[in-house]
Amino acid sequence: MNAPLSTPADPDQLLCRIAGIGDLFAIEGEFVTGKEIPSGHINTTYKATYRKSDGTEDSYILQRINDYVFKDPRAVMRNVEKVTRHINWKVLRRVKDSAGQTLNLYPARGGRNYIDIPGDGIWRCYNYLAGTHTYDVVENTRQAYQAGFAFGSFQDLISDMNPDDIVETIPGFHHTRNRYNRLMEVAEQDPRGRLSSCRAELEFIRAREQDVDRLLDLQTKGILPTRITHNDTKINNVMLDEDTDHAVCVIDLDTVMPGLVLYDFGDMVRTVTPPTEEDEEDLSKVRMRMPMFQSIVEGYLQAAHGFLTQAEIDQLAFSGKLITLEIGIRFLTDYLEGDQYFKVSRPGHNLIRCRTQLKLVECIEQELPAMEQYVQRLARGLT
Ligand code: GN1
Ligand code: MG
Repeated sequence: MNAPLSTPADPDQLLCRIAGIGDLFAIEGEFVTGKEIPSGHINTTYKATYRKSDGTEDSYILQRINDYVFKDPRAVMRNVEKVTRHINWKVLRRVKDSAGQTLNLYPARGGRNYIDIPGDGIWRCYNYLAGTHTYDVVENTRQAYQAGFAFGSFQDLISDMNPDDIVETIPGFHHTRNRYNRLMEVAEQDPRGRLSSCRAELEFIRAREQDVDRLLDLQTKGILPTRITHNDTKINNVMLDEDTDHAVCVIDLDTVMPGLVLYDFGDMVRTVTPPTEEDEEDLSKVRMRMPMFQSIVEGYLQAAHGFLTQAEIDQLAFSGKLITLEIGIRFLTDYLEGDQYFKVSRPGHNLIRCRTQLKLVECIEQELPAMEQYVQRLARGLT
């Protein structure tokens, strides 16, 4: 594993670093400027802009794969290459002259789709999706609908990929029983002496232990089908059109692998329904906004009802609770382990994030019957 070089605080050094990495890819034009895009918790991401000989400018995304999280970054790249090729081929055939954009890898000098920088790690280069933006907090139901529609369409697009072609980049990524057990193990060991600050959170999670087996049991019994899914469907992983807010493209393909569609749906509920960011400290502001939930369901079912089974539909609302609990478990585990996995920017950041998730779990629990009813009513109307 490489220790990543950190992002320089000095603006000139940062530009130098970005230009240096960009130089290793087959990018046309002269480097103009660059900046860090700080939103993801895992990889390091820079935007770099180049001026071509005709005077026009193009931007690119340069990204370092975090090899603490992804133990085999080359396997991640093989997956990403297969997924982008599969999607681009289909999108191009379906909507010949659409304005829809897709994610493309730019080759490194030498022809590979990544570069291994000695002492730094694996870097790749994507096209920058011009005229698009993302949200960390959804402002209105149109955006929520678009998120649901985008991830449903994405699942549809990759549904016919050969599962044998796709490597599990993080084994057991959404295995909620293992995530739960790991938290209890780490709490037992308390390697950083932080347990006393989070006993209430641990108890909250322990009281919901039975939830972690529900989807896994249904999957083992063959009631829930395993499909190729995105697995990281937080709202800022879908690019929306800057002017119309129409979904343009789903990004962050590193965890595309076999899973349950419910994990994708659940993470939308987690990130679309609250009016707050993932690390909101004022828990009184955290809520599950029912109109947002309804709109995700509408958008998602619009795109996915053709392939979903009734057993999957039955668990949609519950999956929102489960994934929010799961991410809370993961934040707490990382807090107890000393913040090794998720990037943090303040002391106790992972504990703060955990508390926000657990508050949302509570809010979802209160609304669960109404959420379930809404899903069934809408699904009946579509069949
Ligand atoms: C990470 O990379 P990013 O920030 O989109 C994490 C997700 C979590 C999310 C929580 C590979 O996603 O699983 O849900 O943070 N990705 C990985 O915000 O662990
Ligand atoms: Mg990610």
